[in-house]
Amino acid sequence: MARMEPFASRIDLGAGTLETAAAIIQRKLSDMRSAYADEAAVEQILAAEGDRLIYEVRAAGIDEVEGHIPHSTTVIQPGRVGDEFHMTKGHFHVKRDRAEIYLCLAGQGQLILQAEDGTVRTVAMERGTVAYVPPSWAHRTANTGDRPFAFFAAWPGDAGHDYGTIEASGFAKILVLRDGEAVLVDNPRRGGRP
Ligand code: S6P
Ligand code: ZN
Repeated sequence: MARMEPFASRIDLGAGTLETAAAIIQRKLSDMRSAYADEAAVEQILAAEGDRLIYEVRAAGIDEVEGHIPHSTTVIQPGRVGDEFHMTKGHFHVKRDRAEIYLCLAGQGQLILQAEDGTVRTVAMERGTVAYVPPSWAHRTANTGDRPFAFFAAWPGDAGHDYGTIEASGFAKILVLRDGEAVLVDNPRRGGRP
C-alpha cells in the first residue's frame, strides 16, 4: 500500500456532519422508490411536492481497500413516506464478516439490522450512542425524531457494499409510526418486489 500522509477532519458536533468531505452523496426519494413499502405514498409525494432529500452522506475519502478505515457522516432528514420513517437504503457488506461502528451525533433514530436468515433487530440511537454492527448483519438507519438524525460511521476498507440483496427483497420488517410510537412490523412487500 502506498504511504499516505496523516490527516485530520473536523465534524460539526452540532449538526453531526463532516465539514471537510471528499465526497458527498445525496439520496432523494426518487433514488429509492422501491425501498419504501407504500408505493402509492411514494408516487403521491413525488406528484404533490416533487422530489425530497432523504439523506446525505459525507465521506472522508479514504480508499476502500484492506488496511484502511473509511469513515463518514450520515444525516437523515425527519419525515415519513406513508407511515414508514425516512431511512437509508441499507446494505450488507460484500465481505459478510466485516463489522462497522456508528456513533450518533444528533437527533434520534434506530439502527435496523437483518441477518441472512431474515432475523431483524433494532438498536435505538441518540446523541452519544455507539452502536456496533456485528459481522454478517445488513444495516440501515431510520430517523424516528422530528429533526435531522446524524451519525458517524467507520468500517473496514475491504468490506464492500452489497445493495442488491436488500434492493431485491427488502428488509423482512419495516419501521413505522403507529399510535405515536415507532414500531417494527412485517414488510408487506417482502420478497414480492417488482
Ligand atoms: C457504510 C456505512 C454508512 C452508510 C450510510 C448510508 O458502510 O454503513 O456510511 O453508507 O449511512 O447508508 P447506505 O445504506 O445508503 O449506504
Ligand atoms: Zn455498512
